[in-house]
Amino acid sequence: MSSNKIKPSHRRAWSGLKSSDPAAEIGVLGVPFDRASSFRKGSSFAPQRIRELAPHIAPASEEGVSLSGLRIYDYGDVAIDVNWEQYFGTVEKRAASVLRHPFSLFLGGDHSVTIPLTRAFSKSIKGEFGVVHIDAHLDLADTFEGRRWSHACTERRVLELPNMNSHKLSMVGIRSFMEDELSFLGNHPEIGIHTARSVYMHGINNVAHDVVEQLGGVGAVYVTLDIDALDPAFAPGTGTPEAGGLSTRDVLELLRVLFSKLPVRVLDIVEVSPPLDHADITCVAAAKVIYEVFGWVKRNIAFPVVSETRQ
Ligand SMILES: [Mn+2]
Repeated sequence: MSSNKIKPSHRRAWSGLKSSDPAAEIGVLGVPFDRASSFRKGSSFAPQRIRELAPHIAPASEEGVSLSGLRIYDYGDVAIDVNWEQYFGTVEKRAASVLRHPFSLFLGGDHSVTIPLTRAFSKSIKGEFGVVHIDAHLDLADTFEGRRWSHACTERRVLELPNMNSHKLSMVGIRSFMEDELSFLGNHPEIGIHTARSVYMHGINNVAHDVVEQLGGVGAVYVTLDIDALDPAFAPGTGTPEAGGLSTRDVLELLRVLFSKLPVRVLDIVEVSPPLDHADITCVAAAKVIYEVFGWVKRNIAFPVVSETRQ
């Protein structure tokens, strides 16, 4: 018996779900890049800290569904490069291999990493895709501080992708607007904007079903979770916190609906900053979200025909 087999699950990578099987249901890649952060940095430490904490969560969903049998192939991190352009190119290439799995989880990094990740996703699928952007911020600036690749420009770059239509972009948790973003939104009323206040007033379930209705008909969905969508009480460890945000429960219930009603193929979690965190609150929130997602992916993928669903 190998020593790996006798370790309790909380001592093993991804709670013992880590697999070297290329047919694994889930591919994971860390993108520890925080050069685009405009305020406080530190998100480059997130993939490592989330991996350290994740195994302390038992391999079951919060409602007691075992994750046993689910296989997670962890590709490690894309090593940092001082040249952002070169780095984004490498991220896109590495992401392309991860995207062969039925489901991909990407761990940022700041929100700029979603730019090369969505580029890779766009190329990996046939037909139109949708994006759900869960964030305090719109990230719709054309340039920010002179950079087109800033974490404030993510969704502007996403809207430039050939198979991404602004009708299929939906945002939840918004509570901060820049001047040029407001004028862009004025010209694009088709973009779904669900403010944090709207979530408070109407409830997360109603908002989630609005998102599902807007994105209906697309063949694949990319979900990007900027952890600052959460209120700083639930996620203090992030570069650009905004008060008045969502609860961890809101985000879990939103994702629960999205994963049951839409063909979600990717989740990225960005802007988690361990050096700015307190008692790992933010990293633990991210890890909990990840394990619930694992449960929904397990449920959604019909075993044992996984290899047939891969490209
Ligand atoms: Mn944000």
